[in-house]
Amino acid sequence: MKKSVTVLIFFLLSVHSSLLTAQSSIVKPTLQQVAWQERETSAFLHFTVNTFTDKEWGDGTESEKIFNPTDFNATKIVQTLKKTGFKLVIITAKHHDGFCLWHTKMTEHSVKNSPFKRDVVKELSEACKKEGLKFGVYLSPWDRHEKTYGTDKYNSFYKAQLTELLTNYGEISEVWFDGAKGDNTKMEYDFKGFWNLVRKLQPKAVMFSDVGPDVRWVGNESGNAGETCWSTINISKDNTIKASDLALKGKAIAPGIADEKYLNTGDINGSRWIPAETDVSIRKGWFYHASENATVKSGKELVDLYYKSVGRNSLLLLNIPPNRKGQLDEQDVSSLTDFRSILDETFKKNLLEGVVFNSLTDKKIGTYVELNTGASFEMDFKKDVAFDRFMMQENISEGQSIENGELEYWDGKAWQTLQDFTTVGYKRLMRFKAVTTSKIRLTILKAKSKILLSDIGCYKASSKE
Ligand code: FUL
Repeated sequence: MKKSVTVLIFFLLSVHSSLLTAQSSIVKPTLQQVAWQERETSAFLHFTVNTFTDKEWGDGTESEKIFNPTDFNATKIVQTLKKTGFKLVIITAKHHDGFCLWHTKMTEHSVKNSPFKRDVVKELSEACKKEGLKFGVYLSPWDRHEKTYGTDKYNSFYKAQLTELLTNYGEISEVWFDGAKGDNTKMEYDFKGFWNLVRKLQPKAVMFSDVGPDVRWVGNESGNAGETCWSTINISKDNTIKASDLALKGKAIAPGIADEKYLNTGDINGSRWIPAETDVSIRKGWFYHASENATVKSGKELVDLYYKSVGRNSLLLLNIPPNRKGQLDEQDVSSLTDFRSILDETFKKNLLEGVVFNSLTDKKIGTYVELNTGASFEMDFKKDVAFDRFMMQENISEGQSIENGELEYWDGKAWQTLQDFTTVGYKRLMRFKAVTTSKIRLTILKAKSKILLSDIGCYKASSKE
């Protein structure tokens, strides 16, 4: 039977504002990984020759002449993204077609030879810097234009391109290594070399690929992190997921051929901290196509994806592709505006403020309260309140611990289950039918290590949700 005792005396071993003594076997994130996760929502910009050919994957034969946005304004794009709450912008500096959006010395297949001529990467990086947003680059390893592709020479070519991007455009906070490779099996990417180069040239950047090394793919492009989602996975020394862990004997697991289900939920026994990034497009495709204007997700649909990504210990990387003018389309911007205003309204007032210790409502990961497994943490509002959302965060700078638990409310006579949950990690968001109650209690039933509850909240959702 669960114990239900007074908060101050029994539940809380102590209230901390500094780090605990080290728990050695626990897997922990780097400072960059914590900073990455705290950004919560990042913007993806898919923009290249495909925008003008109406394709999703160019074949590399596109003429540079077709890239000609009539009204590209990096500042305007970045200001819109900033206003709608995005903290980082990633541009497809080069997609699979090989066309480069920067003034590269490595190939003529570049914006420098288009009628547009301007360096898109430069303008966006400068706009981000001016507006205080972080900046990242997507550089597709798969290159359908470059002649050396398929030989080892291509690895040197790719590293030279990476070097240009990492040395000429200020601070790069995220580098995106896409897993798509087509059917050219001859090409063996030197991922180890690519990753070492990023560490050397931009040590503060996080690197995304299907399997990390810093951030992993969530395993789908529909915006859903696993209902259970661990920030840890197992990968072998060469940064591939261990075949044995996936029962795929003999088959190497590398970017492009990783197990989607495994990536979606992570691994409670994983030895490496590589949290899941949820990439999804606001439209059907990754690139702008006028014919897909009817597929733009509404603000409400985007909010749902926020709950299914950020609310499940992931990060939402939302793609908003510029149109042929080089602008974010009006309809997309209107959805983004609705998305952010709904979230702002829902999470404006935390009903637990003043009810629990300040360290639990101060929105700081590093200040937390330690709970005991199996003991119920009771919270007394001292009056009736109505809410339909619950939020919990672990102090992930010390690792991820909570395996499962239960949230209950007092109906005046007895405790009733509001919702059960599994992993928490950076953030767990719960949605349920509104309840009116004077007390709730939280019980962590199973945990891997110490339970360091960082923040907690009860909210009443916006009527627009
Ligand atoms: C995939 C690519 O093939 C898509 O075009 C898009 O860039 C998406 C984010 O990743 O692997």
